[in-house]
Amino acid sequence: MKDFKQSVVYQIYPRSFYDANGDGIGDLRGVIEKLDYLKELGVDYIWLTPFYISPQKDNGYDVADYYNIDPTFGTMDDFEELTREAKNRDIDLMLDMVFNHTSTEHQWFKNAMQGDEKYKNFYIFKDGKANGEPPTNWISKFGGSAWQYVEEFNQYYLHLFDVTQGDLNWTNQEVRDEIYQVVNFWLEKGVKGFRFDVINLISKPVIFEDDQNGDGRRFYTDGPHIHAYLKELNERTFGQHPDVITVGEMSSTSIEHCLDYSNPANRELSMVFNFHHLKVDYKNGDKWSLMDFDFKLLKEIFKEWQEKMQAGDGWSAVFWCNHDQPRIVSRFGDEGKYHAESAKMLATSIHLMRGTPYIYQGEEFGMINPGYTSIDQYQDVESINYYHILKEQGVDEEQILEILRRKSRDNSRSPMQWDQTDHAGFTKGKPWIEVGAAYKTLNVKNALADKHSVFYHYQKLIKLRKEYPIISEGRIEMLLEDHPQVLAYSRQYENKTLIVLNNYYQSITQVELPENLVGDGEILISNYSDSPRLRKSVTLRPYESVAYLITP
Ligand code: TEU
Ligand code: CA
Repeated sequence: MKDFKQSVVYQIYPRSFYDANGDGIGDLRGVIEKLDYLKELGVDYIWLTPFYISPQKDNGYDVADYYNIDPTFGTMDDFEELTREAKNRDIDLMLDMVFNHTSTEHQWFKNAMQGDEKYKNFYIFKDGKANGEPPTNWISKFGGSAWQYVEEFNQYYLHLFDVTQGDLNWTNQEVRDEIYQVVNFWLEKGVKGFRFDVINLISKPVIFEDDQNGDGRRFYTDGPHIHAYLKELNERTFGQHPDVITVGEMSSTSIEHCLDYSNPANRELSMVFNFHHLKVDYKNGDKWSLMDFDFKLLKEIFKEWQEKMQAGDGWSAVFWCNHDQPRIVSRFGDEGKYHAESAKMLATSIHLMRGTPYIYQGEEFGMINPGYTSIDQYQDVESINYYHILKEQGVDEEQILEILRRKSRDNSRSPMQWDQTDHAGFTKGKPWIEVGAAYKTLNVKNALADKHSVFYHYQKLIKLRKEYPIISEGRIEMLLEDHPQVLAYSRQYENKTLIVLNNYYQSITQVELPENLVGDGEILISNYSDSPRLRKSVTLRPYESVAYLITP
């Protein structure tokens, strides 16, 4: 049985990974063809984002049928073959389960719209205010009101995301029973992991009221019955399978809740994603603004989450990238001269922390943002909505495009760059979204050919996790809190100590280590061939990152 603390998860966004049949959209057969590559990297699980039947308004996060594969991605036979072929390489599948909402094309929603009371009660329909306004002033995560008016009923339904994604009513036991059936269906197919989409938003408040100082999230985030629902989900589904791992995507959450979600004694989930560390470049919490990242804040957040999750016996998924986030090298690293150094430094920072690392496709060779320059190149519903919202606010076109160039979710959704041929070898047809500008140099083929590439650094980090229990089990303590450009921490396990130093900037810097941490450290991994020995005072070059193991 795999230990999730020793495991590494690789996230695949099938639509952008590899297109096996030339229609321009990545598919499950494309994943099968690339399994040897993932084996070479050394990952334990593949998390596949949704491939179920869907109108694809939100690229599959709008599910119309949880039991079948969207023909865009292939067939159930393809899925079963993928499961077997992955297993042959000791890789297991983690599926993405979207249960906060369904597509409005789902049969349940269609029945509701026919006026069928049973199914109306699957969703959240409410009367508007007496003055004709929506039930509350809550804002959708994709912009605009979170309520959609339905004339036939003179009522509104709640959609925290797109208008085509109706929120499910989890207080209804029938809804919960249906959901458990879905999870059990996929468990029977041999799935060994689940990622639950925005799972901390499923428990809505008892009273629906206006938010006088916010967008409504404080009323439905980590809501009143959330822990009871997760315990029931666990008990009725994956909890019966001790070898299955789970991760919950927690939007705007707190440490206290994350401890409850992931402390094993609670029997909820194996681990949690939170996003606080990825908002350090949001000006006043606003994603659609431009600001350099606040390194001091990043360090504070890591310190708080790492140390408190440890103290309360919780467990985190540690990550920089996913299909909703811009590329990390473009964001906190250097796309130019120090591309490789910064990509490796960022990888080490995360992989040697306490938690289970997740790698998003392309991250393992340092993919950067695609650099789109025209609104026509964007496909993402959120990006297009915000383009219009910013326009209405009077922001000028150039500025909007610059914001999208840095913030859009499409930054991570451009095709995986396999080689230097047309469309980066992603498809023989016309890709559904344009390939990134850097593909001729930045691609898998080049990464595999250079033994000093970012790829082999990730490969080594994965290998080290399996050889050194200090990485999966060690106690963490953040160090050098006041250092303006170095993220540093120690891990302790049995009588060993691991010291990890990461310079986040181009300028050379010096660190002074406490006497008790200086020893005859062996360098486990670094991003320069001649990193300094462990001394009381260590000088780090641009983006230098080094991990020392001290064995008394
Ligand atoms: O995302 C949840 C979510 O709220 C954010 O990641 C969001 O996309 C972003 O922060 C807005 O700025 C999950 C999925 O990962 C995402 O792809 C889906 O669109 C969303 O849920 C709805 O299912
Ligand atoms: Ca295809």
